[in-house]
Order: sequence, then structure tokens, then C-alpha cells
Amino acid sequence: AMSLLSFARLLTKQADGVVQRHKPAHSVALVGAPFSRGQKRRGVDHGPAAIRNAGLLERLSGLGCQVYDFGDLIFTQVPNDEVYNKLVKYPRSVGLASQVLADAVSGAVAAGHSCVTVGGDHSLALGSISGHTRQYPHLSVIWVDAHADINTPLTTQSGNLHGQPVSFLLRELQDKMPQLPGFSWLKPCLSSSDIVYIGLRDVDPAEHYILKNYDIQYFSMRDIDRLGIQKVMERTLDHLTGRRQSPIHLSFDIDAFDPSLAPATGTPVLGGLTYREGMYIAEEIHNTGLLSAVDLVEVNPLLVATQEQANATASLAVDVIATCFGQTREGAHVVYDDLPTPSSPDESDSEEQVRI
Ligand SMILES: [Mn+2]
Repeated sequence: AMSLLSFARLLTKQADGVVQRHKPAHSVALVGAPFSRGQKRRGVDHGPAAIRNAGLLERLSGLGCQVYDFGDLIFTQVPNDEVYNKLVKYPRSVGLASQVLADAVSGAVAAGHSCVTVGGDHSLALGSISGHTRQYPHLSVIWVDAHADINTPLTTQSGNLHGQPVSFLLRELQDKMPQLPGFSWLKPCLSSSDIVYIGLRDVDPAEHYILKNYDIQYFSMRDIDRLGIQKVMERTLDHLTGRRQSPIHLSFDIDAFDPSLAPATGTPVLGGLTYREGMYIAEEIHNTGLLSAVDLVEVNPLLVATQEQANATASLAVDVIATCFGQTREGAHVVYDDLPTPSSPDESDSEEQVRI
């Protein structure tokens, strides 16, 4: 049932004073992607439930969004999913899950929705970005993360595919990519100038080589310290939308935030985004009017000492998504065109007289 507040926000007054329902600001498809095989730690498949329990649907409805909940995808276990090259883990499972998600995101965007994918680990971005580009071949990707996730299967040290999705997506890297079992469906769909990173602070040597040699725009935490988040967002959006106004895909890893704010995640790194920097990023992306899909990944409610820490991390994820769809810190007014005035001037006169 719609809350009174959300109903009130759907109402607006026309110039002639007639109150009528107006078209919601966004129609949002919500896709749960409880997938964990892109990494080793257990629990990240509980991310979608944690984020739902933190009130995601209610918050989006409260903003006037029409939310279509696609539920949680079901990922089938691929039997005998042996490591590739003695290192890369669960290639067939990651490949299949991403294929399933690509179909879901593509379908949601084709139906006219903005698509929110809640994970699950970051290997899912293979699927969400591939699916998104089926509808919009030219995307701008903003990747907010402590890590660059751009190792290739031949440079990875951990073997975890959640540290590699970007390498599969970039056209320029394809001569460095081996054919992984389970990935034959995947076509590279981004150019290195289509992506900007924000929040980096734990980058492997091979990843740093790729960022530098393939001319990929990134803003590390040091850059945020140096420039401030306002300039970082200005430059990010100039870089991506300066030439053409492509739809934006935001891939937001909760580990971009400082671990004091987002402790429930698999690979926390000290010195991350503040709450205010995170909200500013999401506000600026909303303000472009170009946001078309969001991934919110790596919330792992099992990796914390207390339930409060898990709840705080999931609430932070909800704040990011809500801000992407129009929640503001300065407030907003849809229902007011005017302030209430005292109904009768005589009444206030008579009160005045009584006081005298
Ligand atoms: Mn990541």
C-alpha cells in the first residue's frame, strides 16, 4: 500500500488549482542478483535481501518512483566448474549468471525502466553493462569503487572474477583476453573513453598499467583529496557527456565508502569516501537526467561482528540508490505552490483585542 507521503508527492496542483496525479519522475525496475561466485567469501548473496530489508522499495516509492520489482534472479550452479588456468575460479558460473542478468537488464531497459541491480558481487557488472548496451550501444559508465576491477584472467593474483569484469567489457583490451569457458556469449561493448573511476585506493600493478596505457580516466581518493568531490564530478561528467549525451550506467561498489561507514563488505580498504562525498556523487548523477541503470554491489551482511553494522551498510546502499533517483539533502517541494495563510484576518484581529 502506498504511504500517505508518497501519495501526496504524486499529487500536484495545476495552474487552475485542480489537484491531479502526475506522471511519476521515474519508473524503476528492481532486479535482485544474489550471486557470490565472483569471489570466495560467503554471504554476499544475502546482499539483495539486506538491501530490501533496509527499505529500498519504500524509499523509491516515497520519491514518486513507480517501482517494478522483478524479484531475485535464480542462478543455477554449473557442475564441474573447474578453475581456468589453475587460478580463475568459477568461470562457467560467473559467465552463466552474467548472461541471465544481461537478459534481465536488457528487458527492463527495453520496457522503459531505469534498472537497479542489487548484488551480489561485482562480477555481475559484466551482465548488467552488457545487457544495458544491447538497448543503448553508447553508454557512459561511472565506476565507484575502492578497486579498479580491471585485471585480466592472465594478470589476476586472486583468481576472483569480481576483480576482473571491466577487462572483459573494454574493446581495447580484447587482444589480451583469453577465451574463458562460459564467456563465449559476451562481446566487449565499451571503449576505454566510456568509463570513469571514482574512489580508487587499492590498485594492482597490472591494473595501474592498464589505466595508464589505455588512457582510462580515474579519480583516486588522492585525487578527491586534491580536487574536492565537486571538481571530480564536474570533470567526470565533462569527460563522459561532453561529446554526446549518452545514458549513464552507475556501477557502485559499497566498498568505495570508508569501512567505518560500510563495514559489511568483502574487501574493505581504509581511507574511503565519506557519506557526504558518496551522496554528492549520486546527486550529481541524478541531476544529469541521464541515469539509466545502477548496480549496487558487494554488500555482505555476514562479514560483520554485529547486526547494527550489517544494517548500517545496507542503509547506506539504500541512501545511494534513493539519491540517484532524486532524494536531495536540501529538501524538495512538489505539493506546495504556496504557504498556508491565516484563514480570516478578522480572527487574528479579535485575538489581538483579547490580548489587549
Ligand atoms: Mn568492485
